[in-house]
Amino acid sequence: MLILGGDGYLGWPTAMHLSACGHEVAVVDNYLRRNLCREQDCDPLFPVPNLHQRTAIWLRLSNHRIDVTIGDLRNWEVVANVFQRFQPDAVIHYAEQPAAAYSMLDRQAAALTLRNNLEVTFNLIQAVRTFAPHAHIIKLGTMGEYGTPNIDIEEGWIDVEHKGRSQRFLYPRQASSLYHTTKIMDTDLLWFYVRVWKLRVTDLMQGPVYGLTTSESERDERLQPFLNYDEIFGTVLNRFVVQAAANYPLTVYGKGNQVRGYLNIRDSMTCMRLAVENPAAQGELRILNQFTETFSVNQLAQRVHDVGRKLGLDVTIKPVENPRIEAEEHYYNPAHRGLLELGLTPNVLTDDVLAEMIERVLQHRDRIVPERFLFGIRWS
Ligand code: USQ
Repeated sequence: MLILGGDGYLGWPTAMHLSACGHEVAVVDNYLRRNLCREQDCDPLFPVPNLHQRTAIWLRLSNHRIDVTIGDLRNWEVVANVFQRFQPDAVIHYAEQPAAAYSMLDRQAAALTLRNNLEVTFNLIQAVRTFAPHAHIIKLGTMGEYGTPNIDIEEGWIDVEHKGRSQRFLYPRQASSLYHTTKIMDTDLLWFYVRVWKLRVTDLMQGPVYGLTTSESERDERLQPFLNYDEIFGTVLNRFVVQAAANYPLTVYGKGNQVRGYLNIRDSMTCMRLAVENPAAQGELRILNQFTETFSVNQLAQRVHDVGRKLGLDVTIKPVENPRIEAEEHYYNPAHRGLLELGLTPNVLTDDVLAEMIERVLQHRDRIVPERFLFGIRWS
């Protein structure tokens, strides 16, 4: 299993999880995310050892070796070398600039997002075609590709009837950030090459992920994934948990009725394993919607508020002007059958899960920099 972007919030836990399940794993990363965080003064809540250090710790603990390459996947030489040396059966593609807010920061950040995400996807496609034509590509897509349409969201495809004729098309996509738009472009690239080169592809349309630990990272705190809580790289529930721990008012954007499909990082790992172990067919673009529960931002804030209060924290909720251009009231009914059918048993968001997250963050309370919660980035 070759994991592109193996240093990230999901990449590293996935590497450990697949390795623990007996797969031979190699990771590639150029530390883009670490460097962008440093440039924007958005360091994660606690320091995370680099990939060489983490793989050495993991080897000592588990006796499983993970192969590491540090290199930029926009560079064809790097990609070609890794593919020739490792000969993957499956390639998991996380190697993207993943933050919506970063992609809307300024022209330079937008250009970096566009170039990085599309060029890496393109190189991956070319490398599979050239060196591993039977390898299964698993690309991390996002539920944000669909936007918030006023009809039910299907799993990737929709049957359209028009003037008495019908055809199955990719479900319409309409993103609300440049980052999300690059994910749509990735999908189009992959779908094109599935049609012409019969690639074998799974697209996991994932919602925002929350959580600090997985079964593997619990074994040593140095193996924990990054926890970003800043406006740029943090996602909403992780941010609310850190805000609660810091006695900082929970930053609900606008009316707070934006609904998304969420999942625990542990379920994200299971979904990836299920996708890897049940590959798409040659010439198939299989699309799976990857989330377990839907919540509005207001519901999440209320849940964190209530659990935080029970833990004795002075949690308050403070709506702030929405920095994004997005629907704040909308219909939302996305399907998500495929991963359940493959065997996913969801870890739902209970009060205990939230309490455990808050308690873990409280151990690092002194490190929280409140200025990072809002920088004032504007979509407009
Ligand atoms: N939000 C708030 N307050 C905050 C932060 C966010 O109200 O302090 C709101 C946003 O306006 C949005 C919702 O919470 O309506 C989700 O925002 P988010 O920052 O958690 O997630 P998003 O920017 O959409 O991106 C994240 C990941 C991205 C992934 C995506 C899945 O960064 O990599 O693709 O979640 S999805 O949202 O389904 O597109």
